Amino acid sequence: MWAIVGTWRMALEGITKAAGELSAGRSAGDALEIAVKETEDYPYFKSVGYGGLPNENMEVELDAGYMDGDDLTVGAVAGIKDFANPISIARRLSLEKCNNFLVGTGAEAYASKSGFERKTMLTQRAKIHYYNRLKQEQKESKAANLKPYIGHDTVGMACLDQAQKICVATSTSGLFMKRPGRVGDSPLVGSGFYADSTIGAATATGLGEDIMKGLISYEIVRCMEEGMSVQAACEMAVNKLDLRLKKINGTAGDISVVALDKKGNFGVASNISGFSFVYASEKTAPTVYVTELKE
Ligand code: SD4
Repeated sequence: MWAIVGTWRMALEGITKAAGELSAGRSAGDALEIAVKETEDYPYFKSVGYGGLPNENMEVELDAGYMDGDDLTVGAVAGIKDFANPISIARRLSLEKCNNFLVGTGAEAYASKSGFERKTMLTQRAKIHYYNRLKQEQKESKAANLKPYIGHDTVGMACLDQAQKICVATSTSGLFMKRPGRVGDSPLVGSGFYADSTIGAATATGLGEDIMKGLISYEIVRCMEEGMSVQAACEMAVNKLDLRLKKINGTAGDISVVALDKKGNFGVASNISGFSFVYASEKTAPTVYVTELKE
């Protein structure tokens, strides 16, 4: 049995490619790298890779994370500029003995030395979004009232291969107009992603500042370990964090998750309506689903 699940409709093309590879016996790590790269390379996804929206200095700073559920190795990069595929750099870092999580210029130096492809990641379209946003801020007398980011679409994918190995990967440009150097949940193990081949894997998308407060990906895997179904674990983790944040602040940021158990069943939960995700398995052709919020 193999299976793969990914956040948002934008995972479809990548998952479709990966599905062919997985059915031919390719590993979860390879399949994920192929799938996430596909999303990173597509210029019209505004929150991942090439075409991702910039920070307040009009620079595209990218974050990515990767975890191998067999040996629990992790690789991650944050705030990396001008490299085409942060997921490949994160995956390569997971093979290092230490120095597994690199940021900014350190990550760029490593990527350069390791021969990863350089690319200017700021597109003309992203520049237009940036200048429109500046205009909007000038119009609104209190720029602070503008939401940092509307909508969210980090790509996170979890995958089980035919050898029963489970891996997970994330890639994002983070929040539009973030402060230079700001890092969200996506490259943080336990928050944006977690995988353990003996249990399952989970990955998150939404407001990183809130997601990381609940270590939500680890929490989902932990709940599965305690015997919950993958679906119950996702719902429990999202509801618990959402309620807690609302109790403290009166409001909670967007939190959406997808997960896989070791049999390849998926789980999903979100505190917003209209969260879309993609699932494919040995038995299911790549399919896009959209969640509705349960009251
Ligand atoms: C972050 N979780 O950097 C990411 C944002 C996200 O689409 O999901 N963006 O906080």
